[in-house]
Amino acid sequence: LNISMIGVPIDFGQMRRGVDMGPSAIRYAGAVERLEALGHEVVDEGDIYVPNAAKLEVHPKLRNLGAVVEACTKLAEQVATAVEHKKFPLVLGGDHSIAIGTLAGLAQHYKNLGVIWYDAHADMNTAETSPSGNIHGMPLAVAMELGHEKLTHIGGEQPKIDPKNLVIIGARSVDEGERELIKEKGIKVYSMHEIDRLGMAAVMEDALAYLRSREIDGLHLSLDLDGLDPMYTPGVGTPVPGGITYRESHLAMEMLQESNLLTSAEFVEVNPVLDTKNATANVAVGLMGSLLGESLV
Ligand code: DIR
Ligand code: MN
Ligand code: MN
Ligand code: MN
Repeated sequence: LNISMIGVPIDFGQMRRGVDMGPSAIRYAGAVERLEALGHEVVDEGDIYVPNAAKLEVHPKLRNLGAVVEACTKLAEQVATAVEHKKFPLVLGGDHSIAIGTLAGLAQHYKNLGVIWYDAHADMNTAETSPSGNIHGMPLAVAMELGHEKLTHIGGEQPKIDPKNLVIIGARSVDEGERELIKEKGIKVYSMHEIDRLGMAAVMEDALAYLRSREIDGLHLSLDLDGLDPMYTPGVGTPVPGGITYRESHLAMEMLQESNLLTSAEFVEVNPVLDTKNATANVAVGLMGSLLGESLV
């Protein structure tokens, strides 16, 4: 693959400072070298400029709105350019608000994009339903054209994803408004209950068969490191116990690789300030390896 690595050093989508250092931590854990060793050509494009939130628009229920809009607008352009040049965008967060920009950029090219959302949360709140006012809990709502226009209009006014092309894996902390939206839109969710019950292999087989049946023209993986159990990825801002294991996660990545469907990925919510010796970035880079072709023997 020709990989275009794009860092987004932003921590304004939530309240724990330090996740803006995520891209550095992931690079320091050897992301470029790991992918080059697999034969990929990797161009590290550096970081998207993130403005000072204090100087931009504030909104009572959308924390740091102006800064998130500005960074996501730039990210959307850069992701769209990468896809245009036949490159595989690999986006490094930063908090999960950046997915607003990634999905907006991908939507410029993919008209029936599939999305796998690997996360403890559903990230489907709006200003009205959010218990926190944190935009990192809103990117999927925004991609379905729900929420503030400054967010939904990044990369054009159209919805960026079809809710029927979305699969959520690992959910275990879902807010009331999100629950309603999942029902209303008929979104496919494999919560921890299904992972426990069926096992990750069956969950991934089912998820991939479902996405194939949707005749998607591209597949994006948005991986929030809090999808894993905090025992493996302690360096996240909103850890939720009872998560996906390390091995289950590698298996999921390997099955995604085998599927040959993947066209982009992002790894988010690595917060080195909350971490233990960069363990979370190390897990992220290991998962990238499995996702992009490493095998055990
Ligand atoms: C919660 C937490 N649902 C919120 N969301 C998180 O603030 O909207 N997403 N942590 O990753
Ligand atoms: Mn998330
Ligand atoms: Mn999460
Ligand atoms: Mn609109």
